[in-house]
Amino acid sequence: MQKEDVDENGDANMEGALIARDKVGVQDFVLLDSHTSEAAFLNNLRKRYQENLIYTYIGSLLVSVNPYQELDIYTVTQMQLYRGVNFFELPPHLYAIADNAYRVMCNEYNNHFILISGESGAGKTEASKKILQYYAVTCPTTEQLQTVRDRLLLSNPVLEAFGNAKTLRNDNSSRFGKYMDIQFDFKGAPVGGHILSYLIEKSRVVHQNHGERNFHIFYQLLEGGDKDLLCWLGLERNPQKYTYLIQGRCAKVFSINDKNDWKIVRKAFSIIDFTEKDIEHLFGIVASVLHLGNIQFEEDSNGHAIIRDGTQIKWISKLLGAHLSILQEALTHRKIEARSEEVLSPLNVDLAFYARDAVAKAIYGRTFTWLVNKINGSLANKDSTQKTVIGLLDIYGFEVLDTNSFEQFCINYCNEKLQQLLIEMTLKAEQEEYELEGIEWEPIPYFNNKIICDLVEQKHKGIISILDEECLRPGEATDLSFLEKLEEKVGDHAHFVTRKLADQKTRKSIDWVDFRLLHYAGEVTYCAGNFYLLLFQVLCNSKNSIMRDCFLLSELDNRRRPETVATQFKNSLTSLIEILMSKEPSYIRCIKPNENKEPGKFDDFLIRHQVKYLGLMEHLRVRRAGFAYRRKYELFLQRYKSLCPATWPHWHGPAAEGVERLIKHIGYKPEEYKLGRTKIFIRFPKTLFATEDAFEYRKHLLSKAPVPLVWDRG
Ligand code: AOV
Ligand code: MG
Repeated sequence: MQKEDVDENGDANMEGALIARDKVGVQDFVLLDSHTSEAAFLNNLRKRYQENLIYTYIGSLLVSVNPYQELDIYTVTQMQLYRGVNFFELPPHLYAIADNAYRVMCNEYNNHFILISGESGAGKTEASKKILQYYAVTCPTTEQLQTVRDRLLLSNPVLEAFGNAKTLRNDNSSRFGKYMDIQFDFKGAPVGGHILSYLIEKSRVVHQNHGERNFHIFYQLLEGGDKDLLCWLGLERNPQKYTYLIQGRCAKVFSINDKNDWKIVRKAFSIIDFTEKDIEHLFGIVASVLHLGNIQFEEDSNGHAIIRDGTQIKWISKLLGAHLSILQEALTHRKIEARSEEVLSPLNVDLAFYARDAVAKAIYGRTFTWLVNKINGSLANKDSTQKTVIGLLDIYGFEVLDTNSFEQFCINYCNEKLQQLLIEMTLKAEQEEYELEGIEWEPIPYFNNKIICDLVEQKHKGIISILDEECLRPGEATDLSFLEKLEEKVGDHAHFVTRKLADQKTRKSIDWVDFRLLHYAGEVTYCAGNFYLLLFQVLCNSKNSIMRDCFLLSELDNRRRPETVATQFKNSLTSLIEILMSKEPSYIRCIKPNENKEPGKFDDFLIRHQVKYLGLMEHLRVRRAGFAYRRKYELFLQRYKSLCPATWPHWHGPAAEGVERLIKHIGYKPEEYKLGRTKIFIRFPKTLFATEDAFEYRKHLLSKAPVPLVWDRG
């Protein structure tokens, strides 16, 4: 139980409550006494963090600071405590956000989403898992639905095994974006789910930076797989034997128990309805990737690449059920079209390595997509009755590495888009609501990152369009020509800096390899290499059924130029934003307290930076200048009507008038509230707390005294 326990005896002593709140900071930033200064904000966050109170509200938005230690606040007892309880009645918690979304969904029968954002390692994935657990434990269920529940929960370890990896920033970093819909029936029972995944970081399959690992599944398989399995796959237990596993030089990680995780994943497979054949084929692919990585090429007398040792390719041929000689050819040749004829042209050694890695990445990436589809099949609810959903969005967090490739570009672009969504749906929407409700309002300025999203995605003029154009000129386009185009088209954009410009300032020699974007979270330099796609022979005739599902023959017939990865990603983000915009939002903003994954360490500098770029101060300012809480007249009256004889037990007139009578009776002062067209707006949470306390107090007395009581404030 958290320190700021709720008052159990129902005593409405506000002063006492406020003193208690002061000791551990305020649980809603809106309650801060000092003006909305950054220092006061950080102070409050620090005070609470040091008491292990990692959650704080800004109105209905939840700020979470990663504790980097197991806290005793996720027990079933805690879950039950938050069921059906209003926000301000209990200490801030993920469960309150989850429960609120759930309750509104059940009452109003509409769809919701919970957007969890923050940088890499801030705690997004943990939060999303805890919310899922909350629903799994607290929602009504039947024996029949147990399977759905288990599958929803167990989809996580499988996806994490294949889609997460140890990075410098996070030992369990999500390397793909995930949006999961949990579907509920009319009784509020979870009956199904659906997952959308976004752009898995394929480059990790073949390359890892120092101190990082490949995807967990490789190490799990080697560590945990039984002897017979490894033997069948042609694998040795020692990860040091595999080129693709040792580039980061940290195959073993202290905080990760690969053996144990393997057991969980194996169990999960059986619950998610994978057949033994599926599993065999799946691990055949995982092993093939490792074998691929160990293939070496050497030059023949003509300068063409040949495979040095046939061992690995034989294993791959066996595991993927692909013809040995065709495989060999595919790895050392490319197809080119000459006068509508296809000719095989041999590769040199460098290109052969490049092709090998490209095949490994493609195989892994497509298998991941297959895995998500397979899980979706098992989560699908086949009956056609209408359902409501709560969507959980957990993406890869904003990250700045020493060298940032195309994938970081996509990850950070995705974060920009979600920041944009949040701005649109909160700051902008908040101010628009006042206008709509006819409430006088002085607009609060805020940084709108739309300008950066436009720079990336605008038609014809954006970076992705320029990239697409360059991809349409195969052979002619180079990284250099791409950068020149960028310079020409967006060079004078306020948020774009090329190395050329940067170096003019420092008077160093001009080097056209990088460009920079001034992201909302900071400046990042991207290398332009690897921006191009290499076409390669696909494995559509494989006997491995997963490979056949992944590489469709029809793709080969399709001569239409495929969309570039960047455009595909842009389109998938656009439709994600559409999905989200059609639902009621809740927000969780995660903060990373230090760079060392250390409990209790509150790094002021790092946190101030995040508070800034997450726009938390602006959010608070809008909240404070505005009205902390608003309720539809009907709902407000329904809850508090017992506090006034005129509205109790029934009010027959328009709800707005009833509310007016009610607040006059309990003595709201004019500066405390405003009446809009459809809602009452309450400026200070204190006012609502007091009303809520009075309501509880009255309920408490009512349960003891049969005489109707009416409460007067002061
Ligand atoms: P992320 O999802 O935001 O990063 P995670 O949710 O994976 O970050 O959190 C990183 C690590 O912090 C976890 O593995 C836990 O060790 C710890 N942690 C986070 N939240 C909690 C919590 N509530 N209680 C205890 N420990 C926690 V990334 O996926 O890298 O953007 O791409
Ligand atoms: Mg994550």
